[in-house]
Amino acid sequence: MPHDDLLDLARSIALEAGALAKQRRTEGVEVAASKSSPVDIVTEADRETERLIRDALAAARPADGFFGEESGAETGTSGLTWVVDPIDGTVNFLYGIPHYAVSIAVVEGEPDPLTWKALAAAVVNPASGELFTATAGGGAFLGAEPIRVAPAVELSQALVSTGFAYDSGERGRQGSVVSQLLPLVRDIRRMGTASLDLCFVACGRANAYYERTLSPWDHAAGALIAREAGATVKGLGDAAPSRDFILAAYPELAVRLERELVRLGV
Ligand code: LIP
Repeated sequence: MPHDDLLDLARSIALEAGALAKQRRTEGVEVAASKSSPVDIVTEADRETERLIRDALAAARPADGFFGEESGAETGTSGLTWVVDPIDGTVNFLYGIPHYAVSIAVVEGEPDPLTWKALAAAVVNPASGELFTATAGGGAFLGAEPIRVAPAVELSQALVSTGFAYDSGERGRQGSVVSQLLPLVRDIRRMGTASLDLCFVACGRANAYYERTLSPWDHAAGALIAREAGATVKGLGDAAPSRDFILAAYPELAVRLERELVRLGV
C-alpha cells in the first residue's frame, strides 16, 4: 500500500520511544518544568523521548521537517513533516496512570493542521502495548487487526470522550458545556490522552470524542487513524480539526453531536 515505508518508520520509532518512556516511568518520574500554566508540565522523559524520535527520523529521512511538542519545529525540503507528541497524556504519565501514548504522524504540505494531509500515523500506549496505525487510503489497525468505528447510535446512547485545557478559565467554561451535555448522552469519559481518545473512537471503545485547545501534535496521528476507521473527524462547521475544535464520531452522530455542542456554547 502507498506510504507503507513511512508507516514502517513511524511504527518502529514509536515502539522504541514507547519502550524508553515505559522504562523511565518504572524508574520514577518528576516534573522538569511547567509551560503554559502551573498544571501544564513537562518531564525529562518527555524531552528524552522526543530526542530519540527526532534523531531517529533525522537519520532515516534527513530532508523531512519536524514539528514536536518539546523541541519545536524545523522545516525540511522534502515536503513532508513529522508531527510528534513524545508522551501524550503527560499528566497520566506523571501520576503512573497506564494511559499515555507516543504519537507520531507524517504529513504532506505545510505543518498546519488546517491544511496538511496526513499520510501515515502510529500511536502506541507503552503501558498496554497497544499499537494503533493507519495510512491514508490504507485503513486503520490495532496491531494487525483492522478497526472500524462503532455503528451509529442515538445521542442519548453515545459514550462521549472529551478533555479540558490547561488554562483554568477555559476549563471552567468547558466544564459548563460538559455538565449540560452529560444528561443528554450515555456517559462522558475524560481519559487524559487525546491521541488515544481518537484511537478509541476508531476501534469502537467510544462513540465520539471532542475537545478544544489541543495542540497539533496531540491529534495529528489519532485523527488519521480515526478517519481511516470510518469516523468523521472535523472542526467546527467546514473547518479542519485544529486548536479551535476537534470532533470525531460515526458520521451521522458527528452531525448531531456538533449541533448539540454548538447549542450548548462549546
Ligand atoms: C493532553 C491531551 C489531552 C488534553 C490535555 C493535554 P499532553 O496533551 O492529550 O486530551 O485534555 O489537556 O493537552 O499535554 O499530555 O501532551
